[in-house]
Amino acid sequence: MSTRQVVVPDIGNFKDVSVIEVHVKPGDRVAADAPLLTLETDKATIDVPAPFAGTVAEMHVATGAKVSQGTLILTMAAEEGAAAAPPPAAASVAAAAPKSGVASASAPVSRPVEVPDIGNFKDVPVIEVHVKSGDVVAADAPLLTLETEKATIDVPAPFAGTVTAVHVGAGDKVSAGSLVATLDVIASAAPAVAASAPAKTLAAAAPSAPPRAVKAAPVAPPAAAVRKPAALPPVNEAGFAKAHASPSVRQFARELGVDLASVRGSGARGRITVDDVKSFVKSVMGGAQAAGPSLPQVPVVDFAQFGAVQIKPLSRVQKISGPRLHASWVNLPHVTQFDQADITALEDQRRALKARAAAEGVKLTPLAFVLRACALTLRQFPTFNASLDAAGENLVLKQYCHLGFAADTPNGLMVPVIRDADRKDVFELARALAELSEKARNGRLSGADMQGGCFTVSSLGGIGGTAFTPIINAPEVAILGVSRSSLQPVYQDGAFVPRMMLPLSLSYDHRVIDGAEGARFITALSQSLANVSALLEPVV
Ligand code: CAO
Repeated sequence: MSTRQVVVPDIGNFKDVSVIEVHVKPGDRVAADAPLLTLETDKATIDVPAPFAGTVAEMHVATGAKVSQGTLILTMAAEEGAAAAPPPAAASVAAAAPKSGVASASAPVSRPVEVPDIGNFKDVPVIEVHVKSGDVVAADAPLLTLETEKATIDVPAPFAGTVTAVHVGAGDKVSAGSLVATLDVIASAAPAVAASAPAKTLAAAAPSAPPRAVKAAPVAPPAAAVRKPAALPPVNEAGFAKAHASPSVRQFARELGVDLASVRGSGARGRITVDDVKSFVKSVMGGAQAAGPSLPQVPVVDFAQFGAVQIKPLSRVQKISGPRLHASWVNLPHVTQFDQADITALEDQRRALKARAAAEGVKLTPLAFVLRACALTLRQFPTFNASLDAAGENLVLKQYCHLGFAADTPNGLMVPVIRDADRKDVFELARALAELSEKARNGRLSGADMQGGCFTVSSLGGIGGTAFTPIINAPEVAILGVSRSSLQPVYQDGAFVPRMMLPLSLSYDHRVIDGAEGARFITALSQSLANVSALLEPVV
């Protein structure tokens, strides 16, 4: 073994950059490309990888030190036959080279630019190309924009340079590692191993010893399933992008399907470290274990073996709402309580008021009355206007009443929220219903329009059916399903009389609401709907 010095590689024009994390200590055996240090500039977090495999002999820098290109980091006993890591990992090349080495050359060097780590997305459409041959671009300037079903992603230039070729056009499909452009770069501006570096470079800089114990956690899904463990929340791409973490930590999180937006950073200024990601996985897995074994998987079938098939991708909305519905279904013990409300008087009044409402530009449907009745009943039953806290130990009683309603749109199910529904009369509720459903159908709902709901009403009354079991819009604790009203013979005072009956289905979270309370709520709601004059009283 020969002892070699490792210096800070070419990190662009940055000088006196802070060392925010040291990943190795004397005696550690490191693989080529394993991260040794993490540096933080005001623009990026940069990993300095090992230029060759070996054993750390002596450290020359510590956390908090300021370093520049060429600063001695450590000495390493190189393993037999260990050569400097191959190009194009410029940082590694520079690390193995003396200060006056390759990095200081000034001739333009042609470098390919590839799509960086974009998570598990594949064949993502390019929706915009921002550069053309001959353009001079700054490091981090956007070259392309991609659109997945969840997010719009810019592919930035990993270094400053002149575009000599663009290899993709709008409409092309790309994945991590796809060649998108070629740039002429002055060697002294060569790329650092930064967040925008190509995916392959990032992968090479992944932690040297991925924690096998975490990967082999007992609740890992069966080998056949390529799914993430059910316990891990889906990745919020926007949050992931903003998370304060180095490229290698990002890569590590990607491999485990961890949403960095949910991980608390223990490093300097809240930086997320590899250990934070491991702890997060352990805590999630621990919770999943406590809850029981992983779910049995539905068999994967090649349907084409039985006949012709056609593949229709789920809509963007379905892809978002599906996991949320599933999470509610598997996490909340649902009970559904049924009842029928006598809305004969309500329907008489509604018909009488329809013309007045229409003159005000409002379509008065039974749903507006149902929402008013829900707001009044929720005041009587505050535990239905509540959510469990994250620990599942306290009930958060909401002092406001924002009501969600399910809207069927061409893109799928959406749940807009009517704010302060308890302070709106039937007409105002009808107007809010119309405005929000129109926005939902036109795909114009904002995030705020769909947030903050306390209780949801799902009405299929305009379509048909006698009853259904709605899935709770977690973390809410109850949802009301409304089916189509019909004239029913009801036995009253010794005779059957025709009454307009409205079928109601109340699903509730049995951890929060017990059966008696559920029955009391639906009974009170039915009585409220039967008393239309109270529903039409001025709102207080
Ligand atoms: N019984 C009988 N008739 C009813 C009724 C009921 N419970 N509810 C509504 N109707 C009538 C209305 O009065 C209206 O009749 P007119 O056109 O003659 O006046 C007609 O059915 C259509 O109503 P609507 O659907 O336009 O209006 P709405 O206020 O009842 O509902 C909205 C609005 C947005 C909730 C509805 O359009 C919708 O999208 N419903 C589907 C919700 C859904 O998908 N739920 C399932 C979620 S879980 O998978």
